[in-house]
Amino acid sequence: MNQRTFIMIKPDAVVRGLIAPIVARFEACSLKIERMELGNVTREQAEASYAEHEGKPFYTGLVAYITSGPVVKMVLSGPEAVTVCRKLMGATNPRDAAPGTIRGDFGLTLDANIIHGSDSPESATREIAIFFGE
Ligand code: IDP
Ligand code: MG
Repeated sequence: MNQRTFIMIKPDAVVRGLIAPIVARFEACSLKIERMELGNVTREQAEASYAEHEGKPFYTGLVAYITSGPVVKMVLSGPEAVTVCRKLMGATNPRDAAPGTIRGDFGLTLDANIIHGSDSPESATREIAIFFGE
C-alpha cells in the first residue's frame, strides 16, 4: 500500500555534514521525496511531536536537543514507506542498530541518534500536520 511518512534528519547529523549520504539511502530505495526543507523546529512543534514521551526522564533533553539547530524535514512516499524507512533507520539506540542502517552506520549516542521517522501511518499524518501544516 502506498504510504507517506515523516522523516527528520536531526541536528547532530546536519552539523556533521551527513544530509547527502542520508538522503541517498532513501533515494536508493526508490522512496519519493514529496517535501524537503531545512529549518529549525519550534518548541511548540517539538512538544507536540514528542507528546508521547512527556514525563519521561529524557523528555526535557530531547526537546532541547531537537530545537538546538537546523534539521531537515521530509515527507517521503512509496509502498509501505513507514516500515521501509524504519528499517532503513535501524534501532533507536545506535549501539543496537545493525550495520548498513542509517543509525548503525552514522549514529553515536541514543540521545543524538541521527534521524527520526514516523512509527505508524497515523503518526505520519499527525507529524506531517505538525511540521508542514498539511
Ligand atoms: P524512535 O525515534 O526510534 O521512534 P522513541 O522511543 O520514539 O524512538 O524515542 C524518541 C527519541 O527519544 C529517540 O529517537 C531518542 O533520540 C530519544 N530517546 C529515546 N529513549 C531515550 C533514552 O532512554 N534516553 C535518551 N534519549 C532517548
Ligand atoms: Mg518514536
